[in-house]
Order: sequence, then C-alpha cells, then structure tokens
Amino acid sequence: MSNISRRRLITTGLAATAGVAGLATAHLARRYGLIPPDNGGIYGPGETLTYAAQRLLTKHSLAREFPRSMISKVPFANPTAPPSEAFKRHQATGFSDWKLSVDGMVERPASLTLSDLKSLPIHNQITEVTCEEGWSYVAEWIGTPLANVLNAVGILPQARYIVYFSIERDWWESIDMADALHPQTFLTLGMNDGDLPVSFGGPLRLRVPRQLGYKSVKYITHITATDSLKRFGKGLGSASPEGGYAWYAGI
Ligand SMILES: Nc1nc2c(c(=O)[nH]1)N[C@H]1C(S)=C(S)[C@@H](COP(=O)(O)O)O[C@H]1N2
Ligand SMILES: [Mo]
Repeated sequence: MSNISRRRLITTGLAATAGVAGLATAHLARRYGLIPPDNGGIYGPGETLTYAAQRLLTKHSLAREFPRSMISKVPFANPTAPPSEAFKRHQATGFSDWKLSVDGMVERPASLTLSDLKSLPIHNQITEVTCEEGWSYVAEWIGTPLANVLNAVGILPQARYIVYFSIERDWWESIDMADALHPQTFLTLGMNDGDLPVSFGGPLRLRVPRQLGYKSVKYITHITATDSLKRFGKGLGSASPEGGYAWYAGI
C-alpha cells in the first residue's frame, strides 16, 4: 500500500472511530479482510468495528514495557498445573520430551523440542498480564519471538492466522498474522530470570501482550497456520468466543 493510500485509510479509520461513519469502517473492514471470526450475533458488528479500527490504526504499536523496578513482587498466577497424566509424565522428566509441533500452511512442518527453541534468538520483555476479570501483574518474559519460528518453518503467503493449542484440551486460541509476527509475541520459556514456572504456563507459553491475558495460553504443544478459522471448534476463531469472550481482545 502506498503511503498516501495508507494515510487516507488511517484518516478514514479515524473518522469512523470517532463515530462519524461506522458504516465506512464496516466497508473498509470488508475491503481489507478485517472481519473477525466472531462477527455474527448481537455483538458481531461491535467486534468487527473494534478489530478493524485497531488494525487500521495501531497494527504496529507496542505493548507498554516496564522498568525492572516495576516487576510485581507477587505475580498472580491463575491456579495450578494441568491435572492430566500426560502433563505429569512430562513434568517428571523435566519436560525433556516436550514438543511443539508446527504445521498447516508452512513450507517445512516441524516438531521442536525446548532446546530447539532455546537455540533461536532469545529476547526479553517486561510486560503486563491483564485478566479480563480486572487484575494484572508485571513480569519479565524470556523467549523467542513467534516470528522466528514462523520464519524457520516458512509461512506460506496465504496463511492469515496462527492457531495455538495447549496440552489442556479446552485452551486454544488464534491470532492474525499482525499479532503472530509482532515483535512482542513470544514463545516464552522463562520468567523473571528463571525457567517459566508451571503455574505461569511452563514449560512453554505464548505471550501475546497486545491482548488480554486469556490469549496468552499456557502449556503450548501445537501451532498451525491457516487461511480460515472455520474448521476449528465452532468456527468462531478460538475457545473464548465459544464461552462469550471476544476473539480479538486488544489492549
Ligand atoms: N492453558 C491455560 N492457559 C491460560 C489459562 C488457563 O487456565 N489455562 N488462563 C488464561 C487467563 S484467563 C489468564 S488471565 C492468564 C492468566 O495468567 P497468569 O496465570 O500468569 O496470571 O492465563 C491465560 N492462559
Ligand atoms: Mo483471565
């Protein structure tokens, strides 16, 4: 897109966000494919407006990063480890057999161990986890940007979403390519200078700091690239809209 048409798009987007022309945003959303998977039902038009406006205006912005002094002394973990036998077996062997399978619309499907992931460039960020229930905490997250893994497997140009799955069966989410390739979207292996504790999603969690906490799924075992979310679950994009929460949870 040329700079001029991008600027025009942003200006139009701004006008629409200001409420001057919600219809214009809906039109732009369709034109640029900015329709979220949970666009049906009573809240659907609102979801489309939020997602399209955010993508048109803030696609490249960064989540706030904090100084080390602001790391929460007592970070709040939602409960405990997954109770499954499969998880306990992994825990007993120090997660040495933990695998992340990467498939779908990629040139070279792969199955990566934690040490494979640790051999990629490792970055850190001090960002906040914000739960939809109102609490939050700041921690340092250490891992490799998801983009590094996607580049390594060769994402196909028609891929539009990354769907990611936990060893906890009911937890799966998806994000669009803007968030998947975002520099702060991390496959996280460490926290506050140590390994990632199990209660915080260890051994492997996808941190998506541009969105609410529920998009940062713990115990990741599988990611897949796709051009459509229709064939996953009820076709709404992830587990959250199936339970009444927005698929796009930008903050
Ligand atoms: N696998 C899995 N991932 C999960 C959850 C969960 O219960 N299981 N809870 C989610 C919710 S609702 C939030 S707010 C954050 C909480 O992260 P925390 O435990 O680090 O505070 O994790 C998210 N990821
Ligand atoms: Mo949450």
